[in-house]
Amino acid sequence: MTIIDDVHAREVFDSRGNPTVEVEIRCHNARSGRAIVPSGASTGKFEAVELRDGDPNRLQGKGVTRAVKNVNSEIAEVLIGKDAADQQAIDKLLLELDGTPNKSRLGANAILGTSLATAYASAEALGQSPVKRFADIWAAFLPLESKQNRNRTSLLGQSLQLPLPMVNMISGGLHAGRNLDFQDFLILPVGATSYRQALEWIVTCYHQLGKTLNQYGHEGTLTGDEGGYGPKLSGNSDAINYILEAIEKSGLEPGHDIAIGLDVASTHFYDADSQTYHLNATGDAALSSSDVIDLLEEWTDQFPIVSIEDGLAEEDWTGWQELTARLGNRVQLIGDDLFVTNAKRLQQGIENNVANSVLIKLNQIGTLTETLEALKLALEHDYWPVISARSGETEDTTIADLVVATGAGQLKVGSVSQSERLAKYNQLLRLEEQLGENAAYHGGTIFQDAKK
Ligand code: 2PG
Ligand code: MG
Repeated sequence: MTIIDDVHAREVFDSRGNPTVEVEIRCHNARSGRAIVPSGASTGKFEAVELRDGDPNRLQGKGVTRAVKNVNSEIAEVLIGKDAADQQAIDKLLLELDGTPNKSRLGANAILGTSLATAYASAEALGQSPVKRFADIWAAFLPLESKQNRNRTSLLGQSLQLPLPMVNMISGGLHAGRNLDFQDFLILPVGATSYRQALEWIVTCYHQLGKTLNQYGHEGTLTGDEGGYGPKLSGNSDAINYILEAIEKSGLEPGHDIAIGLDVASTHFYDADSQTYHLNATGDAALSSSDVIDLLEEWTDQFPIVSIEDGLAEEDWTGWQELTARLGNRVQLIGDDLFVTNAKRLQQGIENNVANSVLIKLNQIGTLTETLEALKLALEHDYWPVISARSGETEDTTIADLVVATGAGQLKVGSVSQSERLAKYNQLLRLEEQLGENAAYHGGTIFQDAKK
């Protein structure tokens, strides 16, 4: 029933109009399952390799016909006749076939597309919904052994749970063309008691923020790659002040109902040679790691910030240790470029008391199995996982089903505009309705538990 009959890839386009890989896999006598691979702009140096054609005469060199060909030839040859229900065996075969440590031969885009399409194909063959299929695949990684007291993550890791969304309101950095250095200014509806309420609060704040920016003469219609506003402001902290004003004007209480998150994405303004960080929004100041931590601490004192991602750069391990020592018991410190969903890098973080949370992005590592291994490692060591989209996305809704299936607890998708983002938020509304009382929602209480 779950034996693979056909594997086929094609080149399609993502939300930035860049080519990407779509893979369709069909099991015997079943409908095909399909997945599309996302793509980042602020990518970490240690991510698995996204294979692009590099042909300057076609699609700015960004074509993915080589990755597509790898799926349609070598990968198809190995997979046809194999059992799609054995996800771990399929992913192992893909790793062996590629044979490189960073998936550079076949391409992480070719491999991830195939890995996810396998899960969808087996779901079709077994007559399961994607969320049920992902929950069954995740079940093979359970039970979680507590390698540390699981204080922060005690509520997480069990199917089925709706996530707390972490939503981009204002974009800067590599995702928007204006002057802000920090990449994402986000909100977390920590006081909402259901996923639907959380989303309604976010949408209300989003529209209110557009109006507020316009009132102050800023660009309240201009948006960045993920649909967040991309205004020109006179400093990074102005973005937070406008968001707080919009929360209040929406009749909600900053901190209590809605908290603030940041993705500093600091690797992109870090100079490794001089080991300094360069902020442009307020003049070209060269800051040391400790200066950046001072700034983040000041902001944490001043604003209701509960989450900071990539506060320091991907290779600044000593800076990260200081950041964690100073803010780790007050704030969720997420490693994105730092960990790149790679269990080995996360292990290094765990051993060195670096960060307390990890961003989980499927295409940073390149197979479903390795993604779930990183998730398991995080939970066992009491690191909050946040499943995340990329800035280049599509209609693919895998991460919405995956976050519910694994009970990872938090999801970061970008803003509440643009259909490649709403595809995920809307899928979660469907799941909330379909699962009813069978799905838990812990929302912001996961942070309160951490403080006990
Ligand atoms: C990030 C992501 C999503 P990108 O840095 O967290 O916001 O961006 O996909 O460009 O790496
Ligand atoms: Mg990031």
